[in-house]
Order: sequence, then structure tokens, then C-alpha cells
Amino acid sequence: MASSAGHARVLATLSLLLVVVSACAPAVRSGPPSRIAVSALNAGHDETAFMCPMHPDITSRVPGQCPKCSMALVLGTPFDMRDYQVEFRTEPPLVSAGTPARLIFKVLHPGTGAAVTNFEVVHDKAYHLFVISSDMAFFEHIHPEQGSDGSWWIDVTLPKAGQYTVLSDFAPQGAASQFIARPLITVGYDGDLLADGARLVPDVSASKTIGELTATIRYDPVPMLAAVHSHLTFTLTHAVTGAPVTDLQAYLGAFGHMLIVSEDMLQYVHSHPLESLPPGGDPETARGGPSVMFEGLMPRPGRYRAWTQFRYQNTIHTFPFTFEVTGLGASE
Ligand SMILES: [Cu+2]
Repeated sequence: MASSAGHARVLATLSLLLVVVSACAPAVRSGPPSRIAVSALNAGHDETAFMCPMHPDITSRVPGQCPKCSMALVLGTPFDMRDYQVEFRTEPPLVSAGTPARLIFKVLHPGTGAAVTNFEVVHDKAYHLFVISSDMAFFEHIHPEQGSDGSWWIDVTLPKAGQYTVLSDFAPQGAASQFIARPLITVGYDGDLLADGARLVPDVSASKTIGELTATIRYDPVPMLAAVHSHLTFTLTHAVTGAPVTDLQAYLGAFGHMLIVSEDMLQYVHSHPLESLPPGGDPETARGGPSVMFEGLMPRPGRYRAWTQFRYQNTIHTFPFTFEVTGLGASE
């Protein structure tokens, strides 16, 4: 299955919980040029090490805590580059826009084909799911429930006929985190998938307001560069008063969640704020803002959309921002 067409490949980057998936590139996982990473090149699939469930780049020969988030390292096979299989089906089998449908995911081990039932909880959830329409106008970040047989399910109602990408984000117990895309096409869709693809237009304004919250984004570097660790920093203010927001709430164990997707929907970057919650504290009483910084590594030049989610006054606010990433050479 590692070679199945259209299957997402995972690239976990070095410095953050940040995952890039390419639907056509070979599996690559970059890592710091450490002794462990080098020895991993020669390791078999079963090579074990202690690893952080949240930060796949953190591996160790001995037990301990993650230096980034203080989570206890777990014994696993972080150097196994094979993607897990996700069997995806819907009930009913044909999904109609405007009608609830159940999405069902069964995860299988890449070597044995056995059903996987144990998952690490990462950012408060064992299974994160993103549903994105092919024009990138519709975005949902939701969390399926686990059934008694270990598979995952959730009910969705898609807004219009068309093609959607369904992105699963999970970490089987003791394995590297997985980020696996599946297509979903509704009945009644007779469009041209190529013609109906996203046509992203970079924002002219750096600020957007959703409900009570205004987010102003700053990109670094300007312009954004491909294959360079880049930063997207938000300044949050109250939409009416303009006052800086200092009571941002934690959502799923962080002060924000970001998913960045390329216009061709082949590249996905999942990023969390550089600042983590104070370890050991109660996430419900933690407060953040007005500044929240994310890091992203966009693998190729092109246009990207970042959906960033903040929890403020007990409501999740989702901000879509669209930006251009250029290559290092002037010709790109
Ligand atoms: Cu999630």
C-alpha cells in the first residue's frame, strides 16, 4: 500500500508538530542530523525508540520527557516510514449534499494488515479529521468517535455536490503520526474536477473578523519562501473595542490550530503554536493572546490557504487566510 496511487505520504518536520503530506512524492521524513536520525537510515521497520506522541522528531534511546512539551516519551517504532492503511467508507455508500452521512475509517497496520485499535491521544483527541471541499471554500475540523471494533465514525452533512478531501490525522500507539487523505465525491456531481479545483486569490487585507474576534496576520519572511521554516503570527483583538485579546482560551491543548493546504490540495501542513500551554496546568484556566505564532514549512511555491482556529469566549473561530509562497529563484 505504500505505493498505492493517490495515497498520502508523510513527512514529519524537525522542529514542531507539523506534518506535510504529498499525494505523489515519495515518503520522506526529514530530521535533525543527529546520531539517532543517521542510525535510523539503516534501521528496519521494527527498530524501536522512545518517542514523543506529539513531536515525531523527538526520539530517544532512553525513557524520558519530551523537551518541547514535557509529555512522557513512549516506546514505539518511529523510524517505520510506512503509512498505515485507512479503509474509508460511508453510510449510505452514496453521499448526497445536504443529507447527513456517516464517514467510517478503519486503520490497518502496514505490515500485518491487522486492525489498529490503540491510538495515542494528541491534542486531546485520538483521531482528528479535516473535511475540505475541492474549491477550498468549505473546511471542517472534527473528531470521530471510536466504535467497539476500533474503527472511527462521524456524521457529516456536506454543503453542496462536489469533491471533498477527507484528511485523517492520528498516531497509532507506538508509531509515527499519520496524515492520510481520501477523496469523497457526492452524488449529483457532474462537474469537471480539474476545472472545479481551487483558484486561490491571496488576501489583500491582513485582518479578518469572525464574530467577536479580529485576527491580523503577519508573515515571515516576506514574501513567504518555499522549503524554508516560515512563521505566521496572529495578533488578536476584540472586534468591537479593538482591545488586545489576553483571554484567549486553549482549544485541544493549544492556543490555536492551523491547517495549511496548497491550492492543488496535494500539500498539507498541520501546525500548532510555538508557545505551548504551561505543563501541568489546567488547560481550562490557561489564557493566551494577543499574539500567537505558528511555524510552517511550505514545500513548494504556489498559493496556500491556512485555516486557523482560536477559541474565544467559548466559541471556536476559524480564520481562512490565503497567501503566496515563492521559490528562492526569481524565475519561480
Ligand atoms: Cu483535531
